[in-house]
Amino acid sequence: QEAHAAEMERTFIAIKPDGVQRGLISEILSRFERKGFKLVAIKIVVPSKDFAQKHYHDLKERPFFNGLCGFLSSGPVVAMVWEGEGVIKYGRKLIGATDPQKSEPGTIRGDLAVVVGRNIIHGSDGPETAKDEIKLWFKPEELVRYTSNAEKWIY
Ligand code: FUP
Repeated sequence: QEAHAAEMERTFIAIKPDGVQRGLISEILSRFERKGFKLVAIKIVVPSKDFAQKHYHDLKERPFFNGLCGFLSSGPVVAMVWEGEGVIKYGRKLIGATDPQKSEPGTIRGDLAVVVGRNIIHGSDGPETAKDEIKLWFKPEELVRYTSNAEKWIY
């Protein structure tokens, strides 16, 4: 009961252009939704290359950085904020390991992707990045505060 009284944990999740083009939006939404997490922001956007570089700034020294940012900005991305107890860590668990060859079956990448450069989904890797990424992708007023009826059965 007190789980949703205070500020609930939030994470940033994005379905990358490959996930959108492959028709996996509803499949991915459904996995987060059925778990019991709450969708508090969602939009579809084509990020600019510059924006993609901001999103992945931590990886700017990596050899795949340019290709990765080119890919993220190559088409529509579904940007979301999900809320719930443990959503940052468990969201990563639902997503699976970065390389789909290593992600377990049952995870989003394990079930739905094959190579690391086309791993269909992004999820914040910790509380600090979650905060930064939500701020980068969304204006505060784009986050919706509401009580879902299911909550009293989830918490
Ligand atoms: P993750 O947090 O699981 O998305 O993984 P990283 O932040 O380490 O990597 C971000 C993205 O870079 C991955 F989703 C895919 C891409 N990447 C590559 O293309 N090659 C690599 O060797 C590692 C990551």
